[in-house]
Amino acid sequence: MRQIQDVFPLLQTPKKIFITTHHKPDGDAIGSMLGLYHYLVKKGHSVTGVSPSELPEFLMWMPGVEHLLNYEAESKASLKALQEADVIFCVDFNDYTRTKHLDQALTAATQPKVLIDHHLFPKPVWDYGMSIPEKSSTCEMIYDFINLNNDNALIDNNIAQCIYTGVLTDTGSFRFPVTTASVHDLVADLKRKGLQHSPIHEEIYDSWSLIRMQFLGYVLMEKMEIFPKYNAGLIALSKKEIRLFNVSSGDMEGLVNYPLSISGVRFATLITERGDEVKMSFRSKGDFDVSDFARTYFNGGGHFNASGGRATTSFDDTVANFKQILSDIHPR
Ligand SMILES: [Mn+2]
Repeated sequence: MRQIQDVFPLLQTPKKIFITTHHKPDGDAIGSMLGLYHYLVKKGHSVTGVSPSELPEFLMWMPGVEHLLNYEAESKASLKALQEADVIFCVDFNDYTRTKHLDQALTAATQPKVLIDHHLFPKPVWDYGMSIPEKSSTCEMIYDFINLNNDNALIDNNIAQCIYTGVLTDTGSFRFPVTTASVHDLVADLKRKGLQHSPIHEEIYDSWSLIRMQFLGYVLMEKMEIFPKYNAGLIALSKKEIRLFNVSSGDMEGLVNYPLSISGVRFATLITERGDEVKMSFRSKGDFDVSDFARTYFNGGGHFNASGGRATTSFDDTVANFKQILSDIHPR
């Protein structure tokens, strides 16, 4: 993969640009896609952003969401944009399978492909890019990308809101160890440019439905298991339990983090049965590597302290299997 600066000459003249991100996009995925979108439009390009699946409700306020295509609802238009593109940007993922539906089309595409991402172990399929796992968020890297092209002055309120959203959500509101001095410098720069951060926090964190809050109460009271011996916590939710409250997958966002708020818990897991899939999310504090854990046992990967995986066994078997692994490896 050539360094990202090498793509700048290619962008000297107006191009058709396709941007995509991972399936089930989060704040960093949409923030980086839209931040890049607004920037490239300002530079005179014709840009199409495609999300592989629907956006979560808490991001629907973001500037530019109305321009995005949702592959699941608009696959034809999405594929047409991909075919017609001169350059392809992939943000906040580093393996085409993370896009689910776009895997084949991206693999087949022959246009120059650019990666901007901070997950571990990128697949060697991009022509240009930045892959820096030490970065707090892909949004921080979009900011770096704009600065590398000497365009800091082009960062307007739209771009600032998008970048801030991804940095905010991927750092757990500036608390995770990836929150470097550079991250705070970035925020200071956005603030000096006039960014209002409080409304963004409200949109993202204070926009719950009553049923979501009640579901959380139920989960914490009835479904959370703590294993003090292993410094671990588990929340496992079957299809039936999820249906009971009729919550969306967006409503389960962040559930995995709750066990970590209990003193002594360093490793938290969420297992959810969705349709015929069993999904797993892992979070940790300190030096327990959940990226490695997800890769070793549950067909997944991600970051050192935040990762995900999928089980190929039934929900009940997966829960039992997980507990067995816990007692085998004895995390502390
Ligand atoms: Mn990210």
